[in-house]
Amino acid sequence: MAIRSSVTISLVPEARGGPFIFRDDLEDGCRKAKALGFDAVELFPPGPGAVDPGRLRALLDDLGLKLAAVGTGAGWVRSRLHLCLPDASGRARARSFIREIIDFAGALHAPAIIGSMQGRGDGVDRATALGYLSEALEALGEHARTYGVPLIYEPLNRYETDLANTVEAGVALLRSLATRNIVLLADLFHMNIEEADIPAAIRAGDGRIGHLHFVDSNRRPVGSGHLDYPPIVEALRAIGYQGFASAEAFPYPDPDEAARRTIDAFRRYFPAS
Ligand code: LER
Ligand code: MN
Repeated sequence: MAIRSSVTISLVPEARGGPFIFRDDLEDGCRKAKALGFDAVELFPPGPGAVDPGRLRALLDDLGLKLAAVGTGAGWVRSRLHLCLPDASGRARARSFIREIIDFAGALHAPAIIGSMQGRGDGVDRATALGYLSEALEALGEHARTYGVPLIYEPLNRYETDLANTVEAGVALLRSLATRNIVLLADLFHMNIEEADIPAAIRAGDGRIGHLHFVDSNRRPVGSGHLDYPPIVEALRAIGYQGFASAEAFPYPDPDEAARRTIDAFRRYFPAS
């Protein structure tokens, strides 16, 4: 298997300013992704019931597209839920939101991503927050396993979480868990802020990197910032990375051009794919 291309589609009105290439129209986003030659789409739905799984399956099958992953961040963006809230009922609601996204994605054989929903140590100390996060990851990782898919955990930059900011911290967190069904998401935008050396961090990922947000330093499409891709691609090859390179980027200068720039860069950097 080779590294495959993917592009994000957000259906969350509150996230219109966010790092998503296509937005609001699922069918239009999928058709554009296919026309440009992407292998897959990554979906950011408003909630677990927002998209009919049968309709999505039919649309993807019809176009010959894969579903790379489904994001859970709408629980944070729309309802301010996360896994480390001080009150137990808020944490429980966050956990069920993610669990239901796992059910939605799992039925389509795709993994769910925990990014913003991990939360931060606001209102509780960091050790307590890490305890809440670990407990939730154990349960949710095993729940994802019932669908034969991993759960994806994403270290974020320091302005978005204080729980795990680097691949190394993500590896330490996953190593501390009993579940073996969680992989790491390497988001090159976050890594550009936090890692001393991005290719070295990828190599040190302990074989746990299972998803990639393929984006530039300024969160614009690949080629629109200052990241040096050849050593990053070399590191991905060295670890035998077989997942998706998914464009979670601002729709700069516009969605169609952002998607075109991404697929051009993907073909340049992953020519065998
Ligand atoms: C989500 O994939 C992510 O990268 C976070 O910054 C939340 O938007
Ligand atoms: Mn990301």
